Amino acid sequence: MGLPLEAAAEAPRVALAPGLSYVPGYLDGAAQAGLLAEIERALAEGPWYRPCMPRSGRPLSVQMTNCGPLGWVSDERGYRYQARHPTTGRPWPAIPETALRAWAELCAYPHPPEACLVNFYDASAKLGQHQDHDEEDLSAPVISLSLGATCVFRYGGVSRRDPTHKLELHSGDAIVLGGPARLIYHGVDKIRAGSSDLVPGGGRINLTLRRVTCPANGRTFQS
Ligand code: MD6
Ligand code: FE
Repeated sequence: MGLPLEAAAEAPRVALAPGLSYVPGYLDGAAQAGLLAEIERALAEGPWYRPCMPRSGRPLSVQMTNCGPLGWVSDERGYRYQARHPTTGRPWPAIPETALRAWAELCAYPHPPEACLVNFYDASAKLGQHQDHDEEDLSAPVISLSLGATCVFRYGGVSRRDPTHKLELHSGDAIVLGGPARLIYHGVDKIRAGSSDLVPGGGRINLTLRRVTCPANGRTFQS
């Protein structure tokens, strides 16, 4: 049995910087298992694929898929949001309920997320320092949920030259990047192999929830 939702909503939030909050243990064990089951159902519709870097075409070490009306993709043509899976051509599956609940609980933004990027890291995968700036509505935060192996997350400031800090993200942890932290640089330095049995075969899954379009400008996919 998991904690009642009221208790989960009270997981303490740690302000790491203005706009950057960390919610260790946001999902309890039962909620983590439930979210993993939702992701496994989504993967049957929209499987992992390996994105590549714009221009160079170099493959990323992270595998990806998405849920929601829009999904973030990266290929030789660039970075963008699109409504269909790049290899199957099908619409992305629905965003997991557990993730929608996290959005409602952890951010005050008055519209639902449109994209849930799902990253998979094996023991050797990493993600370089980047900003999430492909969304039109930068007033909405990005919310991250982690499952499985612990990672070393590194974040800095809005300039690439700003000093950086390390944060170990464990299964069940949430972070929120909003307000003045919405465009900070961040990435995943390494995965702590063998640190969790949650994901079959090991590895780490990260979900990032995003609002893409501005509700005010008439280009919404979902109000
Ligand atoms: C990850 N996270 O934790 C990668 N982006 O696997 C991200 O790139 C990220 O954690 C925007 C906001 C929060 C994040
Ligand atoms: Fe990111």
